[in-house]
Amino acid sequence: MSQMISVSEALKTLLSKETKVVVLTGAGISAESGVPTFRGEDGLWKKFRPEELATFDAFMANPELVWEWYEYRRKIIEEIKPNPAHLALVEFQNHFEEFDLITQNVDGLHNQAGSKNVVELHGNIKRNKCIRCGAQYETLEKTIKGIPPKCHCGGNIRPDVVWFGEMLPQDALNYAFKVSSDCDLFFSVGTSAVVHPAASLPLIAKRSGAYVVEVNMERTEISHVIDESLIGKAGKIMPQLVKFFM
Ligand code: BJW
Ligand code: ZN
Repeated sequence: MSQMISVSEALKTLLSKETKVVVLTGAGISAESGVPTFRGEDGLWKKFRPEELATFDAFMANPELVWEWYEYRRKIIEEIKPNPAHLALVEFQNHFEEFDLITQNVDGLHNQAGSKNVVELHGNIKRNKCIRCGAQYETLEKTIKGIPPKCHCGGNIRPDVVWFGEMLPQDALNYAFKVSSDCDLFFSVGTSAVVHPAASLPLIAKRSGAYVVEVNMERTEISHVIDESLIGKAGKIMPQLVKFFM
């Protein structure tokens, strides 16, 4: 049997159903499903920094390269499934009376696992939109061809995700700020916590009086300001937390 993690008494007490809980997730929660993270040793994009591909300027300069990068990632995502960390968060939602799940991930794995009302801060890789007229494409019809494909208006079609320098979806961001500043317990799971404004959410929660816990393979940018770091794989730790539910 795998070893139980050591959890503080303070956290155990907070795992009761009356506690208002917010969870922020990042690429690390999907790593055990086979989705590469952005940064660090195992980051897939070692050849390119995210700042070099995930920008509008990069898309304009080299639309083929950026489109192919997203196609490659879509193929990975089509073939994988949620892991025990995603599934544990469905149990979180069932257990806590007030619960919000905010994700920076674009892979849709929380929805696939069965989580409801997931707040997607950085969009979703399965959706596309035209850079000229804004038309949304849930799936690309077979008639729409090209790398990148062209909209009926002639504009290039891009993935409906948030690139560096772009605004996050306003409603989602406002909602994330609101619930983060009004929760009792905040989890930051599998994120390096370097990309803003998402990275400010655990700090806002902390400043507003919440108990803030991170779950990560290593310490992060925010470790020194939060209450508890649970070091290890999210797929091991999140299901163990469920066992402490009261
Ligand atoms: C495990 C694990 C396992 C592994 N278990 N753990 C304030 C200060 C400084 C800069 C800024 C600021 N405000 C805004 C900025 C600029 C910029 C920014 O933050 N830059 C910083 C990098 C310095 N932010 C923006 O531009 C944002 N827009 C914005 O602010 O608009 C307002 C504005 C507009 C114009 C001018 C000025 C302001 C937009 C940010 C968009 C980010 N987009 C991306 C790409 C999305 C599409 C796509 O997927 O391609 O989002 S970049 C990439 O990083 C992606 C991720 O969501 C995001 C965060 O990464 P994440 O999830 O943390 O992944 P990793 O890889 O970094 O970390 C994984 C972690 O998991 C690691 O810690 C591992 O240890 C861990 N791990 N396995 C548990 N099994
Ligand atoms: Zn168009």
